[in-house]
This record gives sequence, C-alpha cells and structure tokens, in this order.
Amino acid sequence: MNKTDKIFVAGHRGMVGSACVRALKAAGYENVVVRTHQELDLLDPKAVREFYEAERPDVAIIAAARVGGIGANSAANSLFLYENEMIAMNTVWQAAEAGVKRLLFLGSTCIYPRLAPQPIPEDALLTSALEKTNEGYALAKISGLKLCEFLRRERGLCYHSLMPTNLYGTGDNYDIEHGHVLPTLIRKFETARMEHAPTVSLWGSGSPLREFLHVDDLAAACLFVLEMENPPDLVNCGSGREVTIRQLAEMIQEMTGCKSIITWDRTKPDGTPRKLCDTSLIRSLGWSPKIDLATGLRRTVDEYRVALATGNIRL
Ligand code: GFB
Repeated sequence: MNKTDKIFVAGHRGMVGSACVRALKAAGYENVVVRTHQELDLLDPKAVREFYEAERPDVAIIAAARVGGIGANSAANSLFLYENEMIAMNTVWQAAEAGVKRLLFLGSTCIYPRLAPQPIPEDALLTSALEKTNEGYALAKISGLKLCEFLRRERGLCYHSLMPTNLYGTGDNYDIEHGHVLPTLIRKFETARMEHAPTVSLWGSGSPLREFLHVDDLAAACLFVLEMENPPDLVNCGSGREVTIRQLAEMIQEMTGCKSIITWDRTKPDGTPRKLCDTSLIRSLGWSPKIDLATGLRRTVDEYRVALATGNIRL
C-alpha cells in the first residue's frame, strides 16, 4: 500500500472503521474515501458495483457490519446473518469485479468453534460447531473470509482477512440491551454511581473468559498487514490477555468509583466459555498491542464521561 493510494473504508462511522480512518490519516494516507449509509447502501449489489467503478479505489478496508453484543446477536441471528452476508458478498465480490487490487476483510474470533482449542489458532476454523448465540454473525464472516481466500487463489488478487478478538474503545456503542459487555458495563456502573443505586445487575454467571483489545491497537494491526506485500490469508489479532467477566466488572467498578453491589442475572446467556485467540502468527510478523487493558479502560471511561456530558453518546 502506497501513501498516495485511494483507500475506501467501508463502515467509517463505526468504532472499527473510524479508528482505521484515524490511523490512516495519522500515518500519512490522505486519500481516504468514505460513504455514509445514506450515500451508499452496502446491501445493494448494484449500488456497490457502481460506487467501485466510479471511485476505482486502490485498496478497500471492509469494516462495515451489523454488530452487537450477546443480547443483540442471540435475539436476531437471522438479521445478523442476512445483513452481514450481504455486506460481505457485495463489498468483496463487487470489488473484485470492478478491479480493486487490494482488500482487507475484518471479522471476529466468533468465527471459530465454540469449543476450539485455547488459545485459538487460525487453523481451528471450521473444525467443529459454532457458538449458538452468534451463529448468524459468524457464518456471514466465514463466508466473507472464504470469498477473499478464493478470489486470491483464483484471480491472484491480494484479498486477505484479519480476525480481531473482542474490541472496545473510542466510538463504541453504549446501548444497554444491544451493546458489547465492556461499554455496557461502563454505562451500568456510571449510571448506578450517579443514581446511588443499591445494586447493578449484570448478565450470566460472570465466569466466562474474554480477551479485550483496544480499537486503536486493531487499527494499527490493519495498517500493519496492509503494508505487507504478502500477508497471510487469515490472521488473528488480540491482546493475548484474558479476564473473567467478573474480573472485568470489578475493574470497571473500581475505576468508576461505583459502590453498588453486583448481582448476576443467570436468566441471561453466558455465551462461549472462553475465546482467547492465538496471536503467535501476527506477533511473529512484527505486530504487537500497545494499550494494556487498565490503560485502555481508563481512557474509555474518561471518553464516556465526556460523551455523556456533551450529549455525544452513541446508542
Ligand atoms: O461482548 P458480549 O456481549 O458478547 O459479552 P460475546 C458477553 C459476555 O459478557 C457474556 C457477559 O458472558 C455475558 O453473560 N455480560 C455480563 C454481559 N453482563 C453483561 C451485560 O450487561 N451486557 C452484555 N452484553 N454482556 C460477541 C458476539 O460475543 O462477541 C459478537 O455476540 C462478536 O458476534 C463479539 O463476535 C466480538 O463476547 O459473548
């Protein structure tokens, strides 16, 4: 990838896409092309084809997706499958048809089997059954990464994929019902602190393990693989550190100064018991994360407070 390349970032208003745009600009890539949902409907193949043919980007970064936490995914697996499948097929296939030479497809480590070996290596893909709570999302992401792999093999296009672990950071979604666990917990503890609530209700048992990566570390990883001449077809990206949901809750509780008692609502799902990704491949290539969880959390709590005070919270 060259500094003068025209780079299309699909999903630039989301947490991942906006972090990629920031990282590209900070690294001196000035020719970044974006479209809002109103300007370009990624579910519409014809519109996507016309966009690629009109703009002719050199590079595409596919960060657009319908995303959500365990609540959103498990309530609407059909929608997560349909929209993400359409977005993946349209943005990847139409790019190839329009002659885009380079493309990075972003997914999630939920593509791996529910009971994959831990830490999860890239070759655990499709070795056993998926986690049911996000099966729709996972199937769509598997289709997208496979389409990239096939196009690379059949047409020699440099299309490749990166699978991040659970992400958090600037521009996250703080919706209580639909958000991911980390932003939701920040909002729950902050609200309980301000309202002097006696208890804070969290989901599940608190025992599942999750690995968290700050989105700025992910954006750096995206640039890193895009700057490689011959990147792997599929590479994991994670912090390499995992915590239980209970430990995460205690960290956020302490950081927010919330005195409420934590209760666990066991009618809510735990999801996959553990999903620590094996990051040895990306580390061996030369990337490593820079933002540890305590530092990233502190920054995120501060950003949440500013967003709340200024009415800029994303829900
Ligand atoms: O981030 P999250 O919603 O999704 O985290 P996944 C879910 C874990 O946090 C479960 C617990 O063990 C929940 O029981 N949890 C505790 C809570 N309290 C809460 C709460 O208030 N809200 C939420 N949301 N969780 C997602 C997938 O899986 O991971 C996506 O659904 C995607 O498709 C993403 O792959 C990376 O980590 O289980």
